[in-house]
Amino acid sequence: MQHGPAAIRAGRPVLVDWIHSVPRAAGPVALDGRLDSENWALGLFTTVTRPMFIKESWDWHGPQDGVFRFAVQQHGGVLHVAVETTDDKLVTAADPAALQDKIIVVLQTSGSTTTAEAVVGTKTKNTICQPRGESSGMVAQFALPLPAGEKTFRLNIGWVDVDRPENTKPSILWWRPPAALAFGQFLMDE
Ligand SMILES: [Ca+2]
Repeated sequence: MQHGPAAIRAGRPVLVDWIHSVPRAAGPVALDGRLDSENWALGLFTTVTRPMFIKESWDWHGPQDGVFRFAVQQHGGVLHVAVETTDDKLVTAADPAALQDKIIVVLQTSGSTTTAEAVVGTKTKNTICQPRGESSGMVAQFALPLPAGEKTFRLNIGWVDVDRPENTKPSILWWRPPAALAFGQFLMDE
């Protein structure tokens, strides 16, 4: 059987991904929404200027419209995830269920799939979310327990970027395509 060149459809980007590592934190990670360099070194962060998948992409106009960065680390069987948005317009609401900027973390382990969400004002034992102090955007932090001995998992980060409250279909920016199961794979550092 003859193999031709790989078919790449014109105009469509080729998406690739790799196994991401989960470094061990130097010590306990405080769930305080403060991404100081002592606990969250700059080198831990991935900046997402071109999300691989955007729902309602017509409402997103490129990195100047909003970018986010995230980091992961592990401590004592808990996965710590920090997400920070840089946003031209942060929309918050007193009602947590109301349409507003929101961070979504989807964690698929060998045992289950967990979807954790945070809006500004969220504070639970696993999640905190607050506005950024120095510029427009928000910080969300998650502490997600992993199954005992878990070595790998899949993680995806999404940002519901609301810029106009009257728009009921805001963009959702996903780091990796939610349907691409081979993407967003992580391996725990020993
Ligand atoms: Ca926004």
